[in-house]
Amino acid sequence: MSSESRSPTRPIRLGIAVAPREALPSAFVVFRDDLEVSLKKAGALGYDGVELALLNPGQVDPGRLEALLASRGLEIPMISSGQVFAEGGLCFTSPDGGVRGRAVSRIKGLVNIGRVRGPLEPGRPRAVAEARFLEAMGEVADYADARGVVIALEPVNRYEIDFINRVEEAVEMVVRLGRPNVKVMPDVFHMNIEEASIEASLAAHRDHIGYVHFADSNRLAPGMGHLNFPNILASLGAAGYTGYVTAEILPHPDPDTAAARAAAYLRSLLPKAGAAAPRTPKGDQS
Ligand code: LER
Ligand code: MN
Repeated sequence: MSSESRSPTRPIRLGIAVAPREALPSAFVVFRDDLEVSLKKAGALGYDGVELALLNPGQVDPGRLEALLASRGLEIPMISSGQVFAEGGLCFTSPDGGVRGRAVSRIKGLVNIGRVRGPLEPGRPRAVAEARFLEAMGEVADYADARGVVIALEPVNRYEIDFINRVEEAVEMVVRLGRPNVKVMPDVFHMNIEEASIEASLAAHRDHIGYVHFADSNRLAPGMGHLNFPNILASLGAAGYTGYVTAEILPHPDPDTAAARAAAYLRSLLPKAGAAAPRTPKGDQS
């Protein structure tokens, strides 16, 4: 995530999460394909940006990616890291300093901090995990800052990890870390499980929010579950949020239908959130 993406003159933009063809089965993405194919589809559907879910930065060729983005008029607003924890359990709170070091090295080149933050260590005080986490985050944040990159800490629900489940907990960590290039990345799927009110929590923590994941209550495309996206977008719009909302959704009933439904539904809601600028889709799906 670049710091430029928070300019207040820009509207809320729509993203879609995709992964390379060889991504782990557990990656939460709608398209799992050659990036050329996914970017072409995303552009044709009117998305503004594509979030890349990567296991390591070497999975993409930056030059080729830049050319593809330019030809489709797309941005990469986020590089997510869920597979890093899913594959080898690399994380920032491991009791093993070697594992923590490898997690930090891998995250230099990715942007999002999800489950790679790590769990609490059983039988040890929470403060131990917090200290390990803050040390690793400090190193990652300083490395990113020197390259003009903003790091995004994502609260994740209790069934996936037991450390930093609510937006408020992520904000507390970010404040203690004291690095302006670390923001909070709420995901409304997790918020539906953890927060008393999604809308109130987004409004209360607006100043720390740098990026948002959207999926419905069942992790399908927004509009296919029971979350109130008109209210959620209105809350973000009223709070002056101008970053990305990215669909991190399961490919049901099939990838193309899921991506198209998310784009159409969210585009229809953005004007009511007082934050929309219709984008002319680039390219076609042929
Ligand atoms: C990743 O963005 C996410 O939301 C997590 O559920 C993955 O574990
Ligand atoms: Mn997410």
